[in-house]
Amino acid sequence: MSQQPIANSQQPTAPRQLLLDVDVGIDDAVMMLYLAAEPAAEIVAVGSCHGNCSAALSAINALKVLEVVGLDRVPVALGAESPLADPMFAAEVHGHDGLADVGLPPPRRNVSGESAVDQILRLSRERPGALDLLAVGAMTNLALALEHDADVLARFRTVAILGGYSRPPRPNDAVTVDPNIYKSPDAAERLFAATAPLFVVPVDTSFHYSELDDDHIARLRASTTPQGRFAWKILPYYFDFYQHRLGRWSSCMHDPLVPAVLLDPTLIAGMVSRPMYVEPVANVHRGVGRDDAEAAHLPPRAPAQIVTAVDKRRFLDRFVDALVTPLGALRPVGDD
Ligand SMILES: [Ca+2]
Repeated sequence: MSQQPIANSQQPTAPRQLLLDVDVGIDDAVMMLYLAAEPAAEIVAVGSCHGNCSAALSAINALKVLEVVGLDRVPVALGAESPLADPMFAAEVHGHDGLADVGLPPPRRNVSGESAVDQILRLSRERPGALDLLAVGAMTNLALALEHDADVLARFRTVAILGGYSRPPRPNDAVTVDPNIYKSPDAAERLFAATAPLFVVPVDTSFHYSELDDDHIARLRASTTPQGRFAWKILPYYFDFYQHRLGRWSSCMHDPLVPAVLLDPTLIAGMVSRPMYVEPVANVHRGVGRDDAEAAHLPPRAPAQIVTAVDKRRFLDRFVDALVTPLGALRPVGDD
């Protein structure tokens, strides 16, 4: 009896293996909750970094978030603190504890004992070409890993980051902040100059294509899943902060947008290939993608893949579906 060949479309696609570098942070937390429900992703390990809060606090918060979704075996490695003499955090956006000051209990687990930098180095060697490094905080851990091994990032399938601008900002651009770069400008510049399969969701894209609509907010409010209920505990603080900027009670889902477009490239509606540079502006620094003419006068470097437009509605639908669907029950993209 001959066996029927299994059609490709019916074969489950192996989930992408993600190493997270996160400054947890409300939007980092909801990104992790989303990924826990996403069949296309497997969180292999987490490293904490500074940004929204200290790296120490971020590690504790990562443990709390993983506990909510039962990912008790995913190691959390403590990352490097800010090298700046006067580190910048964002308590007004994320709360003093980084997770909206809602009185969450301490996590049951502790950090792994390995540093986030050593974890990046080790996993890059153990699984060359297999892992995506998803870095959505300040870039300090990545720069320190490069100091140890200039080829470390080249061993990842992609190095996906949130930060920078796809092009030089224009005077009437609404987007003025690029925190992941200005909190670690030297580190970001070293990353942009390194050999790395760099995939960038810049802030001009995340601000335009990730703001939750009212119906998404209503679905989150009504969610009964562990990940949805936790998201709804912490998101109102974030919405309160953004209300003044957006003119409505909502916020952008900056961090979740990065893995969403990485896992489902059909969400990407525009992309450019440009080298990234860190440059001073006023009293801070920003990251900018430069076109050929602009880059001709700058140090030559390999271009990054920069997302410039997204199918916003479909991204937000997927993100919210993941938060309101029981863990393990979300269907793969395209399986409908
Ligand atoms: Ca973040």
